Amino acid sequence: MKLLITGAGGTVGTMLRQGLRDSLAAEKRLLDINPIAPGIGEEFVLGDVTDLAVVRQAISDCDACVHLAAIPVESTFEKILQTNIRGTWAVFEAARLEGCPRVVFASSNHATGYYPIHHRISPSDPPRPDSYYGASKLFGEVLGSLYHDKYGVRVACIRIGSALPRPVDERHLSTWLSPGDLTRLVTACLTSPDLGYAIVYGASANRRGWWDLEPGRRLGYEPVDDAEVFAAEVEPGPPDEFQGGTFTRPEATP
Ligand code: 15L
Repeated sequence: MKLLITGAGGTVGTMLRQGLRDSLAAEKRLLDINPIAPGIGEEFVLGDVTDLAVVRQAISDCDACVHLAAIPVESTFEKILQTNIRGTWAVFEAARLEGCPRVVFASSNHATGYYPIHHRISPSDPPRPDSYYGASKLFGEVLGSLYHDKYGVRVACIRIGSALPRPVDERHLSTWLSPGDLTRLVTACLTSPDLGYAIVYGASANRRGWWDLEPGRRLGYEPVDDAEVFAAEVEPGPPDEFQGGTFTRPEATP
């Protein structure tokens, strides 16, 4: 398999590259706006994900793309528009034009951040974005649906929780996606013969989890980690009312 990873130098990209190195026999092409030192089996392309010509060249001859490049937090509408919305369009359009059959899109739990904590939700529940950032991820999911229905691209949208080496605060006991489970979930999305179009939550098997992980399991994802193991070590803090945590606070949006 030849794989393009956009935004490969970010937090999730760095964790994923490490995980895939040992588990998935794939040649990787890494696209990032900042230089990265490629490892064994990796090729680096310096470029902007919002430039269709750049993405076309990067995705050509790839069997799949994991699209991670984005502003990963709340920001001004203009910045989100440029990187997250335009950039995601460029990836789907490049996949169509270059015949890349599968795209795994890094969506986010902030697509549903205004659900109250403890409320169990599944991807079939209505969106409740908590930020321009969360709304841009919903745009990516909807665009993926269009490119699947109209052009037959296989698309998995992963609503990533908190992809971190370990949970740091109380919220993470519900939202954590461990490095190993991130790798397992992305691998399932990259290899499942059953993938058409899917939205799945990306979380570990957290005892305090809020999200239905069944849609991921249907693609072959078997989470093994549980944030509870770190419960005694996380920073205690008054929980936010909503699942999206600080993103839901009005002052978070500029
Ligand atoms: C995300 O989508 C963000 O990219 C990351 O910065 C974290 O805020 C994470 O969600 C989370 O909800 O913990």
